[in-house]
Amino acid sequence: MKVKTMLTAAGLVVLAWTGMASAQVPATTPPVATAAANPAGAPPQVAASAGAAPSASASPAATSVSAPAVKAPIPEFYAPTPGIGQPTDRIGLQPQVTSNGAYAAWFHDGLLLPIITVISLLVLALLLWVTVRYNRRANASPSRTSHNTTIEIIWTVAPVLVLLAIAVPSIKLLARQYSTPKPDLTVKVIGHQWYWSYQYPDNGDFEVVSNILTPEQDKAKGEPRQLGVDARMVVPAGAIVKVITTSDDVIHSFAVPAFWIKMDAVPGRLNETWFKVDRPGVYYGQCSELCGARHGYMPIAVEVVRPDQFAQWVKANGGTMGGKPKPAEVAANAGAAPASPTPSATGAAPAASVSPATATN
Ligand SMILES: [Cu+2]
Repeated sequence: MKVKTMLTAAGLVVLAWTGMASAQVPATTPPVATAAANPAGAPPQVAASAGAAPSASASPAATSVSAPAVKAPIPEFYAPTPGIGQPTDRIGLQPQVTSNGAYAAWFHDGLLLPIITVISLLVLALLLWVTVRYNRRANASPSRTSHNTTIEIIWTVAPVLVLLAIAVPSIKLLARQYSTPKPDLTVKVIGHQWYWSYQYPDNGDFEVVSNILTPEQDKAKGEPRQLGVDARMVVPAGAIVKVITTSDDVIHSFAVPAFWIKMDAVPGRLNETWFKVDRPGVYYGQCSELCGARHGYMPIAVEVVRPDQFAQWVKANGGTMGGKPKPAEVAANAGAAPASPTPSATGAAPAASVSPATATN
């Protein structure tokens, strides 16, 4: 009787397990029909022009097209650089292209790693010493000492000093990450199951929908595996970019390792981070908060371009260039969102662009 129930239970477990295993298979199939799988409200996918995309000449005509369904190919200016802005075989952090990233990389490689190496070696040496010198055979009658003021002071003060040495640069880095300087450009990043969209409130509030490419398209375009997208997030080089993250459905996380940024995208909330990159190029990231079955198939590609290329790209997307990215940021462009004011203001600043659903904060 007992045996029988156990057998049935075991059978059930096996059944459940095989069921789960087969249910997981679809998730690992290649990400082909992303757009088709999107919810009905998803904006149409921009035609992924394999390889031929970076033709700058195609862009000006695009502005006259008003129907969102027929968009001319959006220009892409840079090809990815191996080893920069994307994962490689190297051990350690990706080469950092922002000042915060450089500081953090120094903090990690120049301070934390040496400290933990020294501490680990010290502890290992102490352990070996105790094992060899004070085992029962080598030290038959142990000392009865229970207090030693000197050594007690040392092993209290030394860790405090180590912690202080770590805390000061650590808090400095945190402060740098959280205090956005006066931005030259604001991009609102919205996570969706399972793609990203980017809104440009300073440039006529157009939106770019960014879907993953198929493996074949990745190969044809020379994109790193599973990181290529059909529409990149484009920003000008040398500009301070304020990134506002939010979500359409569940919690996602916008992360670009080479910029040292990672910010949760939470439905109904606006989070904020920033970066400034001087080197033009393409930098990749991924959603970094488990958000469902295709979490692994919503890559991020940020293209940093020259200001004139940025203007061209904005035009091709039907946007406007209101004011130069630096000083004259007065509400120059007709009907465009007002330039985002103080950097200290919370995410609610560029309220003109915030959709009703997310404006609650
Ligand atoms: Cu995700």
